[in-house]
Amino acid sequence: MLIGKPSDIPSSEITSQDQYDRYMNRRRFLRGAASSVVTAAAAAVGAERLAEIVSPGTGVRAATSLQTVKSPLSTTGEQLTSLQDLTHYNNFYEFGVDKDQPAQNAGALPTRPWTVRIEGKVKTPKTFDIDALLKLRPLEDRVYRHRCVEAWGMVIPWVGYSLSEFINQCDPLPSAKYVQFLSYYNSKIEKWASGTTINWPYSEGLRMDEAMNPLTLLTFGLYGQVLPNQNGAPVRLVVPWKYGFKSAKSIVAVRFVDKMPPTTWNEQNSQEYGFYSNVNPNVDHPRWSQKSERRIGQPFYAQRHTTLMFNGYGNQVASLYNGMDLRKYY
Ligand SMILES: Nc1nc2c(c(=O)[nH]1)N[C@H]1C(S)=C(S)[C@@H](COP(=O)(O)O)O[C@H]1N2
Ligand SMILES: [Mo]
Repeated sequence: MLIGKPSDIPSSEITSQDQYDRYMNRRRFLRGAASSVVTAAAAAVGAERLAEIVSPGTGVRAATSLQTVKSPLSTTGEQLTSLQDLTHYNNFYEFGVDKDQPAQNAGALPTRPWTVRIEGKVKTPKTFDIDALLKLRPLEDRVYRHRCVEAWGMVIPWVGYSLSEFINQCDPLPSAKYVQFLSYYNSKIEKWASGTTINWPYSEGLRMDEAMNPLTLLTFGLYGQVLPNQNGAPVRLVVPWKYGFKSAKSIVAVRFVDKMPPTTWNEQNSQEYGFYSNVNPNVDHPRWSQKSERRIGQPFYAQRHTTLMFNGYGNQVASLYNGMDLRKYY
């Protein structure tokens, strides 16, 4: 049975630029003007969302807002995924394999105190406290498309700064060719993890030049607030031209290495998940097409979005792969 698309559904193409500008203007206006954290959070995401963030008795903690500056690297012209959707449709297998489980279970993640170890091929291994990391560089509002390998997508206003700014503080040695990211793992807290065949902790990696590309974001927040636990608090990676699983959550160690590091999904099934995992509509997943995607939050009868090479970030990153056969290096 076919249901026609009602004409009163606004097309994202018409309203999106507007919506983005309104979001950014509000954020600018709020800096210095907000009377309280809760007010700032409420205004930034729309008052209707406040009830969901702080509704009494639900155990949901009030969000803490972050001071940010606008980023020239933001993707504009696309409809943002709502805060509700991007905090209730998650992949975070340590807290359950179903999309709604991280929102229910990740509250157990202890995000303070929190440190990030720098190890491997660096001049001097060291440890950063999360609050020092937050202050290392000005935090930017950066909107990116987010494309999951499962053929759905979102558009997310992240908060963070380029990973390169952090790597420059780590003094990697010339022998460092790759960077590995390790997520927090505690089987007593993340009880759901043992129900999978994954070899914990979650591990991901990038080639050094990918890690140094300005688009790669060390991420502390979304929608102007600190990251909700289910989105990878207190610090995660976002690599917008790659499938979502490359973006490790709740990072506790950054390891500089000379060889391609083992990565969780490649270890699980190397036929289906390569190390590079660049978004590529021309290379199907063995079990489904990658040519288009469903945007989370849009009605099921909405048109699927055409997936773009490198998720639309080719201008910035295609040159990283010059001369490489991307069918072989998927
Ligand atoms: N530690 C850890 N990081 C992870 C995952 C995970 O299960 N554990 N899932 C990945 C996948 S498959 C995706 S699509 C994104 C989802 O991020 P989001 O929930 O903030 O949208 O996180 C990635 N990072
Ligand atoms: Mo994903």
